[in-house]
Amino acid sequence: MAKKDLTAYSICSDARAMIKKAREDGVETVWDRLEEQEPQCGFCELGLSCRNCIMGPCRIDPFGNGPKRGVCGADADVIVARNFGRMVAAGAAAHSDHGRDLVETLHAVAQGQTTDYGVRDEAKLRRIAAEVGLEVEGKDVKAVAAALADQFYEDYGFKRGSMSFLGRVPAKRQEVWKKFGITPRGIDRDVVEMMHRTHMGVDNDAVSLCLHAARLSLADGWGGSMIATELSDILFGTPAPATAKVNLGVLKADHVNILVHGHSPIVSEMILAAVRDPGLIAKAKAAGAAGINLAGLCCTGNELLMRQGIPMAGNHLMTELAIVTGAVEVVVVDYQCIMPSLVTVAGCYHSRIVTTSPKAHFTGATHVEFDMHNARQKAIEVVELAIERFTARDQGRVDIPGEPVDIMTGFSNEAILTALGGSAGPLLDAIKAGQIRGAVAVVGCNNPKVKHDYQNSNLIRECIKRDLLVLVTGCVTVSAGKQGLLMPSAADLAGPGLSAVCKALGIPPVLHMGSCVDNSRIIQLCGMLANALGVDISDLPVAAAAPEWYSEKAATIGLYAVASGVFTVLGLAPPILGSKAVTDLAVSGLEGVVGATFAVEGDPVKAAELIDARVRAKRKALGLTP
Ligand code: BF8
Ligand code: SF4
Repeated sequence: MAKKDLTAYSICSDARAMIKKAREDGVETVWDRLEEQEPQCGFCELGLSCRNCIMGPCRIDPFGNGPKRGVCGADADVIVARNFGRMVAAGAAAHSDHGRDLVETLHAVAQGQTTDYGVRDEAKLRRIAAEVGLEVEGKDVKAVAAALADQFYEDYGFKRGSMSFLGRVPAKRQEVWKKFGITPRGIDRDVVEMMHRTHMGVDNDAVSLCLHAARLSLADGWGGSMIATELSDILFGTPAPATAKVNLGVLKADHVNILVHGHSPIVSEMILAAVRDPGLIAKAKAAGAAGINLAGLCCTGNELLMRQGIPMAGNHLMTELAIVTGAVEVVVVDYQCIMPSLVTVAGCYHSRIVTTSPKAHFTGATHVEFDMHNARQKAIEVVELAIERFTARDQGRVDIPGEPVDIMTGFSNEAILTALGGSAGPLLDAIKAGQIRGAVAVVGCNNPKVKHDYQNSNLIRECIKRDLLVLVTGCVTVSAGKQGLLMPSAADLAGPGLSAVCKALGIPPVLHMGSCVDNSRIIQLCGMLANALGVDISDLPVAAAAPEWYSEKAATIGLYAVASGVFTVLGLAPPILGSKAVTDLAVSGLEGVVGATFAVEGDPVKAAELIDARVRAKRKALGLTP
């Protein structure tokens, strides 16, 4: 068991209380396992180990005393670039395969193969279809949906030669991509090509590998992720501002508690429908509960929060701790970021982990497979299991820490434009006037290597102080929300310009824009602002940060942000430091290629200073006050 002082693990009181309870209950957590792993492999940390073939595994000595090349002759630069390329490919694959599930759902809706799902935002369906060049006049909703699904299917291959949403990319950015040969061609094609290039004996040039990594990341950001976002809005509704609650206090001791965890709204929306079913509520009451309570974790939680105002129980490092409350009957998961340990933690209580995707089985979990033809029925089965589990709950072991905090959510681009009176004009005016000096996307995960939520929330505080509007997605949403930063009252913590704008509009200085695939909303917004000013995205006073990132998906997001022209600060170094060539490219060389770079800075004040310097330089170049 981890024995450091509780304050070392998290800034959150609910997390600390549950880490303490986990110790008392004999439950192992992510922090215990991290300690057990330490010291972690230095070769791997630097990206210098390779097991791409069985002449290996090989490793390069970073100090130059041992091997300088793998058995095949690959040097440090090639090994690091190959490893990073595969990391980015895995991240793009995860987002984009999630996007594909939404394309399949839209297709099934269009073909009348499911009645469980439907088009909730027909206006957006028609708007997007027209935007990507489809004929919509005089066509009924199913015909438009069928055509759009077919068009998006093609984005996964390379038949059309150009992806649907590249029209959203400013012309100057498209020229940059063309010049360096990094215009994405097809989501699956570019991911598969990275696997090909990184096989032994294919692409053996670090720069070439890194440029392809950039191309495939763009296939995710402007492709797979963007499709996931837009189709989720079409199928489940485009988010609009609303208020909700966050932290473990959203669990209710007298209710059946169900948590949704994972990423796709396809499952979580059905669970939401089932928990609202009067027959199931009556069953829960008959079992002695006051009702059924649904809350979210991680990104599928963000999906339900953005569209339905469903409360958020926690982010990545809160997932085990939510079960430790002893009050959770069922955690329903689909895929991504679900620690396999959850099954073990659930086994220490009466809780069950329910897996739903044929792609994501967990040994020891209860598998209730969802597909688009049976989803409603399967959701009912899951809720019935939760009610049955409630009868097995030991109330003596229940401890729900703290009171929930209010948050404001729902800032899709459509909602932001509406709040601004219909166009980006007022936002641009505020930027030009220096009231809002720039915008920063603070996104990504938690990582047990750093104090939970500390870097995420403090970087946000530092940015808003400097009159930088902050946009959040993913697990940072919960970090910010728990600190009260997602409420209009947080305007008091912002600099005078940002504060005044927020107060005039009644919005928080930190806008919640969704899940991690919804980072596509942020790059789309950047594209809109650049187009309105007639400049490239790299000319805008904007930046991104992933202060506590852990996942391959976050690496992909960081790279598509940079390749789109957005300076990006990572709180933890990616495993590239073993190659001087790759590291130099990441932190300086890319400036001359895509007009933006990465920086690595774990200290939130210093990270904010780096971002501030970037914003200053960009404002100056645009002829604006710093
Ligand atoms: O896609 S922020 S820990 S939950 S990877 Fe995962 Fe990171 Fe959370 Fe969502 Ni994103
Ligand atoms: Fe070693 Fe080369 Fe095989 Fe990698 S690809 S394991 S460096 S021989």
